[in-house]
Amino acid sequence: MDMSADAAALDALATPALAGPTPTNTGDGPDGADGAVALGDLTVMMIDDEPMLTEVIGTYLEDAGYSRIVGINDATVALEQVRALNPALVLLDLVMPGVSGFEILQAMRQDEQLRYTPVIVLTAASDPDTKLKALSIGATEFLAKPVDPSELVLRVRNSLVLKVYQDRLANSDPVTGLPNRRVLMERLRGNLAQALAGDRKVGLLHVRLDRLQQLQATLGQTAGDELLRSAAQRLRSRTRRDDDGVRATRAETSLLCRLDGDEFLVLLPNLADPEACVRVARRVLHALAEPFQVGNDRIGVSPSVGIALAPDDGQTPEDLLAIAAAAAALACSSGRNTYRFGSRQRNQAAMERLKIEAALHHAVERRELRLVYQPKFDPLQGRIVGVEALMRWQQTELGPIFPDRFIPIAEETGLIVPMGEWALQEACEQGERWMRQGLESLKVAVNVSGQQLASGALPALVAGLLERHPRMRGALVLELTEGVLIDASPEVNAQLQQFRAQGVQLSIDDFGTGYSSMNYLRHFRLDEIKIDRSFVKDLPAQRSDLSIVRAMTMLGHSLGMRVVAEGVETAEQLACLAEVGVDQIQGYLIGKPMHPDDLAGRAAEIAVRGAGQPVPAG
Ligand code: G
Ligand code: G
Ligand code: MN
Repeated sequence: MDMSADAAALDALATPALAGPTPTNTGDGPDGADGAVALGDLTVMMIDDEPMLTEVIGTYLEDAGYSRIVGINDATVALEQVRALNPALVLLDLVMPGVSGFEILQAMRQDEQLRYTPVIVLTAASDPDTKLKALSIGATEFLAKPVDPSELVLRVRNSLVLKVYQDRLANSDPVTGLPNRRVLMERLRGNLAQALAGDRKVGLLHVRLDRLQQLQATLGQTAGDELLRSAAQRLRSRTRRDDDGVRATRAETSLLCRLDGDEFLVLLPNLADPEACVRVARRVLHALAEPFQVGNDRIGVSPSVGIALAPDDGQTPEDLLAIAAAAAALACSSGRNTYRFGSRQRNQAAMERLKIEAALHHAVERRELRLVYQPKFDPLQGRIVGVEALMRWQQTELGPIFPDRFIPIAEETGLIVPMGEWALQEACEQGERWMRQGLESLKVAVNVSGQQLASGALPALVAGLLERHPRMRGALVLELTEGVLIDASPEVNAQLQQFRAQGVQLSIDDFGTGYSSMNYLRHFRLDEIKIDRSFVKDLPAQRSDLSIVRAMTMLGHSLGMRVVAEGVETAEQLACLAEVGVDQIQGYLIGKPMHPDDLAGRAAEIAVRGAGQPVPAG
């Protein structure tokens, strides 16, 4: 899943409403009526059969700071071009061969999209009849030929300012200034077409505030409007984050709108992962959780969020709006301050997830976690030389929940940090115990999440643990995944160096499955690579896998690293890996993850019978 979405994601939640053509404010065009619009970025189209004239006018406009100027000299294609480009303003000659300016103007006024586009008519004659006729079919302004540059710039500017204002009125909600239903429907239609063509999803969040009607009834319309404005403000500023997993280009960022009454809508185009909707929904709920100050009162709004996903839940804007609204109603009847999906399956999955998440919050303090240990075997010495600690969760009410289910949830909620700290502590205690029992050269590996490194608390914790468990000096191994190393910041890199200085070894887990960039191997000094079990499972028959395993082993060795193969289940795999020169073997053949008390017995058994024997693994 992509966590580093474009910084432009959710932009619409942060920028003030802007209507109609939405240019970016570069600051170097002529200033606009609305601070958010640079007039210079609006498209101005000139239609005149005389190339000299469009050339000259174009130059005047460029000098005045306009950057999108289109000249058309063939009147017969003019209308088609106007429809395609939808300019903010048209300068139109009346007398042209083929099609007259009157005809073009008339056609524009009958076109839904072009009905209100300002048109400045260029006239050579100061003939009042012509002007009257042009006015009667919808000209906005006149400009006499030959064109005077200052007059031109003035007329163009005035027309554009009006156009922007007009668009703003048509496209925004007067109370909050947010885009309105019209804008939403238009964007949604476009996003849906794109999503149906590709494999992306579109998310639509319906946000309702439940106390609004009551508030308006008791405190009046003005108070209601004030609350809506504050809510819009919070949604704009506080829901913006660029790690939501919402991929967006400049042209298609998310959009925050207000429809009628107490409804806000958030449109999330181009989702790679539906979970991104949940992250935004939570942010919305969080943003609206605190009461609002309205006059002298503090008022809580109890928000509910409904989520519709396209194309799964619906494929038309109308369907999606209805589904999102229904889901919001469900969230509301489920007690508010929560979100619901538009589909039953997703709701069930989300509920189950929420239950796991809630229970996981107490897992550490209620002592529901424990560690099991999977042995690592050295085929040359014929004995167990290490273990990997793996977390298990004993949750009574929800039944058994496996790590591949709860670890990702722990990662997403940040609970992995305390859980991982607990694991490190527990594994060090157990390692110390084993060593006192005589298993002296045993290395104890613990999985460490990228978030633990990012928290910055790990070096102090490790230093403390090594002090308390001195036998663990030189015996502790931290397993990291490739992703952690690839994204590593200088701070993380410094921590890694610190660990090695303390005698803690570093291992790359699931080697070959991550981004598989060799780059990080140049920058970090590491001790071990663990070849992922996907490369092992079809050995020895799969020749290409064997070649890859051989290459990885050579790579590791030439960098002075130890090489471990994971997921070894058969004696043939073991023989083949030993022949390749892999240093250690981990997998069900050697032993399943086991209770710590069983390890010593297993180690002794292997030392006597050999690892390749068909042994009943614990
Ligand atoms: O045994 P297995 O199902 O335990 O583990 C599933 C996944 O969970 C593996 O990728 C493993 O690395 C991860 N995992 C198991 N225990 C821990 C732990 O203590 N911390 C972290 N970060 N990951 C763990
Ligand atoms: O990602 P990491 O290597 O930390 O995860 C170890 C995971 O691999 C655990 O879920 C563990 O139960 C599993 N595992 C360990 N040995 C074997 C094996 O031989 N076969 C299979 N299929 N899984 C294994
Ligand atoms: Mn591991």
